[in-house]
Amino acid sequence: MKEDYLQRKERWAKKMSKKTRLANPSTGRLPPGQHEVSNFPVLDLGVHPEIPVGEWTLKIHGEVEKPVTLDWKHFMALPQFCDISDFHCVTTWSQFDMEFSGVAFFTLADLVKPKPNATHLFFIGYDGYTTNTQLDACMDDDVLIAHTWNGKPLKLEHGGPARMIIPKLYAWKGAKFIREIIFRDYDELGFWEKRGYSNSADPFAEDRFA
Ligand SMILES: Nc1nc2c(c(=O)[nH]1)N[C@H]1C(S)=C(S)[C@@H](COP(=O)(O)O)O[C@H]1N2
Ligand SMILES: [Mo]
Repeated sequence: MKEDYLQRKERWAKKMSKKTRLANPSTGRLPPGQHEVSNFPVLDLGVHPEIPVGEWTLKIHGEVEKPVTLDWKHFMALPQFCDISDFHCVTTWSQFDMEFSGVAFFTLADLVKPKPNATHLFFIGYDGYTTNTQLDACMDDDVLIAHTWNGKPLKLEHGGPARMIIPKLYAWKGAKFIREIIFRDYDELGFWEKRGYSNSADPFAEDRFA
């Protein structure tokens, strides 16, 4: 684990907690306080678990009618989906026109059939990373589990073989190396959410800190 990175980010969240936000206007496509990059930086805890696709599974369970554990073959046999979106990291970089392909979240939701009491999602990565969202946030048609970026298999450092992409939220809400998705009738804070980062994480509201 990159302890210095973790501590720096934690200190920042603590410092900024409950501070009145600067009223930075958003310049159109770029959320307030962000700058544009084009090199797709890597940002994570420094653990890149190498999971061969032959050993990869994605377990989807919790408040659903039909829990499943997908292996790679099953995952790739599901209807495939491609979406171009903008990617916003809370550390202030944004990259436009990211083309991700994979399986749409709504396809997985159709498969497992959420129970009426499911309100939240909890995500777990193969590196032990966790994050959480409202179920609603992932039912938009731009949310997917991506295995391909700009036409090439998603690199390990970007969360391959597969990661969550939730374009409307800051990128820490998108778990890389996705291993488990749990539908819940309650909310539980994930890794950064427990360390001072916003639970709602809306880039256009500059909703960075708790
Ligand atoms: N499994 C896992 N997913 C993760 C992280 C992580 O450390 N582990 N970091 C998050 C953060 S803080 C960001 S900004 C994005 C960065 O994705 P990238 O490295 O592909 O740019 O991944 C998110 N998903
Ligand atoms: Mo991040």
